[in-house]
Amino acid sequence: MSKTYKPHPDTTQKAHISSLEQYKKIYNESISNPEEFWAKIAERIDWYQPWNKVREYDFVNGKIEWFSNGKLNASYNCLDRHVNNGYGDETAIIWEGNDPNQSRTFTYKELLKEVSQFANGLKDLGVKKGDRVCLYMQMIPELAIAVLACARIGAVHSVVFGAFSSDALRDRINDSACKILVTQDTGVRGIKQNIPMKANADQAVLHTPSIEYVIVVKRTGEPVHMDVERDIWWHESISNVDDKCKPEEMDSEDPLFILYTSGSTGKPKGVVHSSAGYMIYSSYTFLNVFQYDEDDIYWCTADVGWITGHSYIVYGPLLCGATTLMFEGVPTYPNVSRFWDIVDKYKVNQFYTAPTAIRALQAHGLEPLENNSLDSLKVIGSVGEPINEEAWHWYHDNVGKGKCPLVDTWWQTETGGIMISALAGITPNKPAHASLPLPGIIPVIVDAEGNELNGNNVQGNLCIKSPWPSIIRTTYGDHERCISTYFSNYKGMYFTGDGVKRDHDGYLRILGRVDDVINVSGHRMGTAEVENAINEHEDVIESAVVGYPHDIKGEGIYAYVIVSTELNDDEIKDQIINVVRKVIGPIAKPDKIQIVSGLPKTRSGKIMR
Ligand code: 7RM
Repeated sequence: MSKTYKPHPDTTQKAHISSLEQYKKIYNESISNPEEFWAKIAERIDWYQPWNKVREYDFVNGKIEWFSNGKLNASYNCLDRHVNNGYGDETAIIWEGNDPNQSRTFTYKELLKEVSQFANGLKDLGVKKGDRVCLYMQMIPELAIAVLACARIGAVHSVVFGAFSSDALRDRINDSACKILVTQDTGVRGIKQNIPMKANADQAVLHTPSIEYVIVVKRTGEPVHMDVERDIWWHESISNVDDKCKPEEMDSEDPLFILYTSGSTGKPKGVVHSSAGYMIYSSYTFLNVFQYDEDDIYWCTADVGWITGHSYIVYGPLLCGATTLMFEGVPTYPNVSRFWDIVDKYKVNQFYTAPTAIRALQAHGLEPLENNSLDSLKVIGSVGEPINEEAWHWYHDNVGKGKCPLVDTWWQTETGGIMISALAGITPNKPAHASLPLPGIIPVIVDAEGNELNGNNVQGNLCIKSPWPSIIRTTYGDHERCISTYFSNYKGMYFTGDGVKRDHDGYLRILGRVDDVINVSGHRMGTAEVENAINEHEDVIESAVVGYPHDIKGEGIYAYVIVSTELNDDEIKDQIINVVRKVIGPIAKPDKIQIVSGLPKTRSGKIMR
């Protein structure tokens, strides 16, 4: 790799917090003078026009602005900026396919070209600034390209996780009235060779009046139905376009994307993120939590269908000019050492995964690790759910070989970036503790009455006191819901929905959700959402869903169901599972169903879970 480029401003040591003392100093500065603190960080990226106010907020009305009236573009800052700085030949994305012999790499220059072409393809189909584009794909490079192409032309992307059902896809498309749907012919994941993406998309768009065109990536070559009026192959959409595309000048507060997430009510909500604040916070936290350095190879195993993939596969790393690895497959295919084979193959330096994956691999013992050195690893990370101490130690000792700091990163779709975490190699690790807040973040522990619990050795609900740049801006189409969910429970604070304990050292330990949300393999699921799905079965009278401890998944889904049916228990249970698969997707299917004759109720008739 040529070394003739200018040192990159973002990935030099200067951009990092480099000691615990410095962290404490910077943290204090960020709290006593947030505007000055964030303004300095915001100067690291390129602006068409500077902002005139760093932040403005009113939590009562859920109104938050950062870098008001600034103009910038996310795709420009992820791509053109690095190419202009002489970084064009550096690797931006390494894509590792489901099959070990399939991989691709994209330099920053190449990625810029692909993104510009697809952006022009979208424009040719009439996509304009502010239009919503739905991306329903597996982990293929075109997903990252499409994300950045939307950002380039100011279209708002809404990525729908590729394992959601066609019903779930339809509802998400309709909620934000997407104009275009981008998908692929079929998908491959582990031993599954033909996941029917286009067929699911076809089902969904039967009832999505806003969709004008469906763009289809040819991933497997499996024949799929193409509607001549409506469907366009990705490769044809870019066959006659220019490979340059001028980035749209976006306002700091223009929405960058919508991402649906589950809450305590039945209907998932579209979390809206802004342009400037999101970019600044995701890139700042990426650099500091993982201590990313020039030439490092960074791998986050999440799916771009979730917020972790948005912030820490695509935007955070690319904004920093990093090399980010994107993996299409699963940890167990073609065998259970796949993760470790990939780490050695690319000499991965930072590895970021979920506790559920660790527990699943732990169950296979140490043998799958024996043929790999894992020498390249410098930092390992965890996200998505509390990591239990046993999994923490297994991961730390056997993957990190006892020498890599383990960053347990707590954050949410709504927070846009990591909020509470050790900084790798800087904050002393404590198993199962997310530890300390990032600069700019003021966690507060409150009791049920909203009293702040100060000092150490306290436990309660986790709130955040003043806004950070990537805080949720609204829930799409329903701002009242945003206010009532996040800003009404505790006056003047953002409510996270999580319980937390501050221990005798002042370290924070996340205790899990305190609302009706369960966390199954790191996937957030509303109990009401699963109940609604179960209740769609015509023989179901009523149901109650709760989480229960599950060795691998963290939480499993336990459904109590009242039925009126001629079928035997096994038959009705199978049918209920199929209904849930259809309404939400396989990730929501109950692990256990118990047929009951009644459910405990409160006096007002609410089910007591
Ligand atoms: C990033 C992400 C958010 C919920 C959150 C927590 C749980 C996430 C941790 C964690 C304990 C962690 N976004 N959670 N990370 N709990 N320790 N390090 O997962 O919107 O999908 O989920 O996940 O309950 O509120 S998410």
